[in-house]
Amino acid sequence: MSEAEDAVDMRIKGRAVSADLIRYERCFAPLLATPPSQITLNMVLTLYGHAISTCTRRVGMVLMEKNVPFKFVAMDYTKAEHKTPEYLKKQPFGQVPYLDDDGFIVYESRAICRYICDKYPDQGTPLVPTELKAKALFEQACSIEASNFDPFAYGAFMEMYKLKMGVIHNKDRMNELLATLEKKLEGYEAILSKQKYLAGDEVSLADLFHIPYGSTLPQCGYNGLESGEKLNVVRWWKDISSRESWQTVKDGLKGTIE
Ligand SMILES: N[C@@H](CCC(=O)N[C@@H](CS)C(=O)NCC(=O)O)C(=O)O
Repeated sequence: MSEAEDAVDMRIKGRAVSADLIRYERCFAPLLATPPSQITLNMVLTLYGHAISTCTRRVGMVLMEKNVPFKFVAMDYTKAEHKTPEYLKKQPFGQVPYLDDDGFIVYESRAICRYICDKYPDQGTPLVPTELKAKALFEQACSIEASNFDPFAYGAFMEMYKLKMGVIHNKDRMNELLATLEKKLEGYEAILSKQKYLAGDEVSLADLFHIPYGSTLPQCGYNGLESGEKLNVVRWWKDISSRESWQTVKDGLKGTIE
């Protein structure tokens, strides 16, 4: 095999494979019933992120739910490792996390979670329905999180974070966001009074997406998920936030493979 072939991953029958598999194929293909080009190599996923970043832990939680071993590479914020030209080639916004699956790069924590679920459909907790209507309701639930929860929970978190960092922050803005969130949770209460989870009676990614920023709300002075009048929201929150996956990563993410 030439050096060029050794150096880069190649494609056999439309699928990226490593130089090792190409060698393997050439040696053993004639002996095997299943052509090696159809054998999936179980490369270890590598997650680049920050141990306590909300978005990194979102992905970590899903890796745990799906029982997917992974290597974690921690970016050092103090050295701005996530702003280097090399890093920006992988994540052009200079943010964490991104996932490297044998050279295939995907960023945006929710997209990474969906990739993991699509890649390992038969492993761990099923978190993305496939049946047409169940899938539509799942997409609806993901959109609810993106439109009716994240902007307010994330916004309030950012104001609280600036306060903690001692930089200019806007406490009125934080309280406005929390008041809007409180109102939005009335919609959640209506949904969750009829079903166990946001997309139906099975837990899904849409529920889990709420956990990282939802968990920061008590630090913003908001406890409407943990306690309060919206009993179905409280029941739902207790259920999802007590999952082992979140309990494992909530205080800081570590890879399962060194
Ligand atoms: N929408 C992105 C947001 C990523 C994001 O906001 N990452 C934060 C940590 S949670 C970050 O990298 N902060 C450091 C920075 O922006 O410099 C995602 O879900 O991955």
